[in-house]
Amino acid sequence: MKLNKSQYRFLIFILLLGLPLTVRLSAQPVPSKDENIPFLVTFGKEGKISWGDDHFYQIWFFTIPKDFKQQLYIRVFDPDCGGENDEIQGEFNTKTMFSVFGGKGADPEINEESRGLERGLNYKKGNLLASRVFGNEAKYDNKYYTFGPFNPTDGDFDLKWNSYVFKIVCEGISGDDGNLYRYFLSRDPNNNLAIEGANAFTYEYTFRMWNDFKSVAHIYPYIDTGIVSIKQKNFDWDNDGQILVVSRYKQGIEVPVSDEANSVESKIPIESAEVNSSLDFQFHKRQGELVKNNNVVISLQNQRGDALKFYSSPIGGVPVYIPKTTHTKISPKK
Ligand SMILES: [Ca+2]
Ligand SMILES: [Ca+2]
Ligand SMILES: [Ca+2]
Repeated sequence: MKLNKSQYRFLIFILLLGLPLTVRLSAQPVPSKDENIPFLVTFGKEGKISWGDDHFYQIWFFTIPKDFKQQLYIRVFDPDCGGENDEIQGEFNTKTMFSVFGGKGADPEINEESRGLERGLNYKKGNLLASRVFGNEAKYDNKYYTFGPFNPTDGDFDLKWNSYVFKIVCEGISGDDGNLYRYFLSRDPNNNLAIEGANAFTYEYTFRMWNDFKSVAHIYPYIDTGIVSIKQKNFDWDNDGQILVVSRYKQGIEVPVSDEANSVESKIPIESAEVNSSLDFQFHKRQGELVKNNNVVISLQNQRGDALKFYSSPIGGVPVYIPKTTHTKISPKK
């Protein structure tokens, strides 16, 4: 039985009751609170791509600022596939492997294979720091499993970000069910305590939508210096309403959407004023008959074909549209 949104919120509330207020405000979940996405999804490799996962693995990265000297943990909520939350196909028979990597090669900025976008390349570059396979395990159903402790220097140092990079790979190694789960980066093994200045991102986001007409999911890709246009690609959206792009200078551009088990791409021009900020990709569900258990895959590239990152916590905060009248005053033509 899946939880509805209010039950889920109540559960989270109960889970958080024991924690001090500062912790509640500063936890670093993936997906983040601003995204309004209930779960990441990875199917067992015998699944059908029409269920919404086109390659049965998902890769996330965490960056730890160089000045953070304590140990850190990567906590996985509901790592098993069975019981609550997960998507059953027939019976639960899926095994999912989570693996944490650091060391040279893990950093996707330097090592493109680590991004996992090119099929057939080795996305597991780096030192394997920890790994565990989960089946249908009541012990971890609707509960956490904690990887770590790790030392920040176990990560792959990135000079540009002045941060250590960790990679976590989730793979559906057998079975056909959908494993739904979330990550928390923490400085405590038993609670979700945020690490100041740390961040999480991916290059290809496979997630579950809420089963709720009114719910709007968001992701926040970052527009780095030098980007003049982007190509968006969405897979298996099930024709579930609209995908809109909002930024400081876009009021809501509609992008072409996919239906069942297909990919749709389109190009979106970027204004110079949008550089060094995040876009807000909004996922609005179709009204009428509810599209249930919709899983979708999103990836973005810049005009050179380089992948854009989605930060789970948007840098500079959630972008808010600024009407044009104000826009021309603050950005005079040179
Ligand atoms: Ca199954
Ligand atoms: Ca799960
Ligand atoms: Ca779908």
